[in-house]
Amino acid sequence: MAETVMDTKKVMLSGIQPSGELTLGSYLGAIKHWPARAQEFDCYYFMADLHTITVRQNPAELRRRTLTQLAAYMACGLDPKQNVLFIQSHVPAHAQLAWVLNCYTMYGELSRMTQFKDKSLKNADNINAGLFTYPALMAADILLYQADYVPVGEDQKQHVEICRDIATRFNSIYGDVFKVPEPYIPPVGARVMSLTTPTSKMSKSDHDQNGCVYLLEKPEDILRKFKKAVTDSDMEHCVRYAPKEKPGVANLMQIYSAVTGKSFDEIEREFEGKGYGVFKPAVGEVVADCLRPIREETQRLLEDKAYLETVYREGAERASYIANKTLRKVYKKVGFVQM
Ligand code: ATP
Ligand code: LTN
Repeated sequence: MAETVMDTKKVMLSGIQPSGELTLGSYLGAIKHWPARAQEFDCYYFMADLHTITVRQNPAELRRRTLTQLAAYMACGLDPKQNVLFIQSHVPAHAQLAWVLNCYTMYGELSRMTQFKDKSLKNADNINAGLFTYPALMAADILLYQADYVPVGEDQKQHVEICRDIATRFNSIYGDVFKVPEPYIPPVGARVMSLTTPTSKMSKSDHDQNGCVYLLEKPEDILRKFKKAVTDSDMEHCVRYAPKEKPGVANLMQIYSAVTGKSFDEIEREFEGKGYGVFKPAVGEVVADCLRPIREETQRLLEDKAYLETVYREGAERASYIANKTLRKVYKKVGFVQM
């Protein structure tokens, strides 16, 4: 049972949509940092499957990616005993609270969300109501667990802001029902960029597969992608950290640094006089070595369906216990007759 009720640990919660394969960016920028947090926080991590259907999904693929994401979380070091790992759709309270919060979220607020505007442009034939009210569901995800901190990337900050506004509005009417959460932007904010377009973020929905390294990719494919990575057009061929002039090289240095723990100075010294022909495969090698055990462990876990099922069942039970407490309180406050 989650000890959230009894102990004084603060609560941290985050979710990733199983809308594509996890990338090196999701790993270095997010998941890699999660296991260590269990010591300080009560941690909840979930597969945000309810969110993914705001964009059309292939059902079999969605199921496969959701389970793979759970296995990958564990392979990255998230111990299901120390963290609550669950699948969002297994905890009905998310959808139930989202409905209530929809009634405390304003049309004008939702219209200002940049992600809604971006996704509407990309999916012009399917601008559905779910895509529009998505921030109310995300607010429910967070507020159900009385989360103190929500680790997210820059692009999700606006959704955490609206969640705070919704919580504050609700609390001002009904008293202190919700903890008002803070976004938590990781201190070592590794922002991994595309290997082919180093000015844009490496992202799981990117159509250019060569720019993106996937968490579960074969080592030889990883190496090939790094060898082809865009560096710069000048002839200097020198490994030097200059993000504005040499964004491709800077990105490779960031990745190398995030994986090996070496500083940019150390990396510059290590590759002095060696050129990109040596540097690029070296980055590929360390990434492939770092991801190899994760890939193997994910595959092993995926073969153990019974264990995965135990994990997501227990996760849903632990999550539901806390989520239902908040939901009951909300139902009571708004005036629903209690069963
Ligand atoms: P999508 O393409 O569906 O928008 P995404 O690949 O951008 O997805 P998210 O699911 O939005 O990834 O992100 C999951 C987590 O991983 C977030 O905390 C986000 O900040 C982090 N993350 C994702 N991509 C990167 C990246 N390239 N660099 C650093 N962190 C990243
Ligand atoms: N919207 C987020 C995923 C997400 C999330 C959450 C993150 C859904 N619910 C709650 C943190 C907290 C995304 O698309 N990256």
